[in-house]
Amino acid sequence: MSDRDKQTTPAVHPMSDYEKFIFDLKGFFVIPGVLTADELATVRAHTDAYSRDHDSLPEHHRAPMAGPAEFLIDHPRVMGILQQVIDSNRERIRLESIFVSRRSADDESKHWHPHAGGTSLHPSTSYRYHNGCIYSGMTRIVWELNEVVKGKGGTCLVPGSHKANMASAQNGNWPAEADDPESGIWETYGCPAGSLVVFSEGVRHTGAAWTHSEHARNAILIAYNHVTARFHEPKPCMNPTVIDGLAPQRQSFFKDVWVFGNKRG
Ligand SMILES: O=C(O)CCC(=O)C(=O)O
Repeated sequence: MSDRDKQTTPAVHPMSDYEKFIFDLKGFFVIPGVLTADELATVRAHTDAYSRDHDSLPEHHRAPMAGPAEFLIDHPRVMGILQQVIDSNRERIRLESIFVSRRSADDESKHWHPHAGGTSLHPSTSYRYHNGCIYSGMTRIVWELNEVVKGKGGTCLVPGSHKANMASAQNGNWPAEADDPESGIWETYGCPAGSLVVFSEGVRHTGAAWTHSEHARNAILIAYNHVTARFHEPKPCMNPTVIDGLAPQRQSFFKDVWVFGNKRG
């Protein structure tokens, strides 16, 4: 049986009540060690080839979420989260952006660029809780492919900032002193390779300089959004050759931004 046939009933691993509590409270959480050793080796090999020697891959594999790594798109752990915080209907979830983040202790470029945060009425950075349900706008999934040592370069986030009322990135009045890395309001994480970090794009967050000298940061960051909203310009790697090469049930994550069709015109 081919991989495509096996995937006709997509598996979903629901979020636990405690994960929902933490996501609502802080706007992010970490699930350690989600990928098996074999899955991790497969995704690392694909990501290395994609980042270092793009042309060595078949054309339809030239994307971080293609070829042997396409199972990440609808990994059961990811779908359990997205179907809880974006839409319970898988057909109403889009994958709208993806990139590989590689930074090392030798890298001198500036990574501290805090963004988002505060109550937002814009769909992609909004976060609401209504009638017992979470409505997170754009939701970021980070696959950490190498160990992250706490405080040495993982994504930094301001817990609870997705619901802050006194300032908002939307209004451009987020206090500069709060963006100081030493302000005391930033939080980060440590986790083993193969872990999943999830955050609402409404949380104030930033990359940080990688200071762990033993290995580099190696992560795939994926932004999912509701089918009625789009934030990012499409990435060149999300092209028809790559998308047509995915299993049919994964191609639907790359749908256009509309939910109601009226073919009669
Ligand atoms: O690279 C990181 O750790 C954070 C990336 C980021 O800021 C984003 O996804 O918007």
